[in-house]
Amino acid sequence: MKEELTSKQQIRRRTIKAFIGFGLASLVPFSVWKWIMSQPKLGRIPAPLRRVLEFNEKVTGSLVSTIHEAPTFPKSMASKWIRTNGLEGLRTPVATDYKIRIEQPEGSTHGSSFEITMDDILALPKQEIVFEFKCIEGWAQIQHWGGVRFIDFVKHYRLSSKANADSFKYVAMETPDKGYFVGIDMPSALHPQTLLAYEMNGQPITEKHGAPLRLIIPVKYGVKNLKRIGLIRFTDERPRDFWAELGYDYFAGL
Ligand SMILES: Nc1nc2c(c(=O)[nH]1)N[C@H]1C(S)=C(S)[C@@H](COP(=O)(O)O)O[C@H]1N2
Ligand SMILES: [Mo]
Repeated sequence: MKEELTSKQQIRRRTIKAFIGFGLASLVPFSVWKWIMSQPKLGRIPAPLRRVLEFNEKVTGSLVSTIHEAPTFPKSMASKWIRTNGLEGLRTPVATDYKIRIEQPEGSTHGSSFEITMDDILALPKQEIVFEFKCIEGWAQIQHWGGVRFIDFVKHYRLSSKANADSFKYVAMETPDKGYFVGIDMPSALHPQTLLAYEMNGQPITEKHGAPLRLIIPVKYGVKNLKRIGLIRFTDERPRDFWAELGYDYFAGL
């Protein structure tokens, strides 16, 4: 009974925080607030607030990812020392027989699931980028990465295509142990700056930074830049996302 009370209080506190976050608190009369709080909950958040959140995500999801390119810089401006942040899914050594599993749902035009190796990735055209990597925790660094553009990878394996010539809506990525996982909206994944990266400052990526292959997605915050890719899955359903499940904005767009 006591436990139930505390978790209720926590939910209330979270909800209040979320509410203030929307910047609506000052605009909404108390009676409306009371109505909102009395509404059924969707997850932990009252339905009306959840809908506002989902609406915001829809708007940012459709605009932010496609409109702009992240500014780029000359190589000479790239940091020699790269900050490390977040080791979820990296607690065991990289497997000696490291492979990347590609999964496509029923209805994809070109087959279902298969595995590729780093040699397959290295055989694709290489692209480099120098951009400002931004972590939600408040630090940023100009960094130099190299790899294959995600869109080139998709075209090469003819992935993500459906009979009606549409693309799937999302791509899910996970570490081999599933300890870290992200969902990326397809326009952002196919953005020309998005890389499956295997080099950092012209050298193979080190383990802490996601060896042998990580996602570099300059139009998103650091959280989406998954290190050590074990699985790439195409889907129309919004994939699970490590930090979104802890309350961060799903799209994490810049
Ligand atoms: N596998 C995995 N990838 C991850 C994380 C993590 O904890 N595990 N953290 C993310 C976060 S929050 C950031 S800011 C960047 C940091 O990458 P870096 O350690 O190369 O600077 O990785 C992202 N990718
Ligand atoms: Mo981060």
